[in-house]
Amino acid sequence: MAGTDGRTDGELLERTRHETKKPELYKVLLLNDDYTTMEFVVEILESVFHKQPADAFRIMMAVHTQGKGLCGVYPHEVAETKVDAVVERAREHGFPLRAAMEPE
Ligand code: TYC
Repeated sequence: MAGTDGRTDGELLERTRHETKKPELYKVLLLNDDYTTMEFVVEILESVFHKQPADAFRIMMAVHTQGKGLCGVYPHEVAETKVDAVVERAREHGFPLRAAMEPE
């Protein structure tokens, strides 16, 4: 036993290492297509990714001209939720808009 609370040194070290581990982060990217309207993409960037209107427009144009664009960087579960939200909202509106995630 290391101290008075029943932990060994090994357990204490393991817990400390675990608690200080940084979460792995993932980029969420929007992908271009020929059918989703620019207005809808801007709306998605404002509502799902909390971008200001000017940033949303800039990112939308980057996706439109370069094929894909960075929307944000998040822990794995948050990134997954954003991708799902994009696809679900797009489907509701009949658009083929897609998003992808990749390790930072
Ligand atoms: N290329 C689309 C158009 O011309 C606009 C668009 C931008 C679509 C970004 C998807 O992620 C996207 N209507």
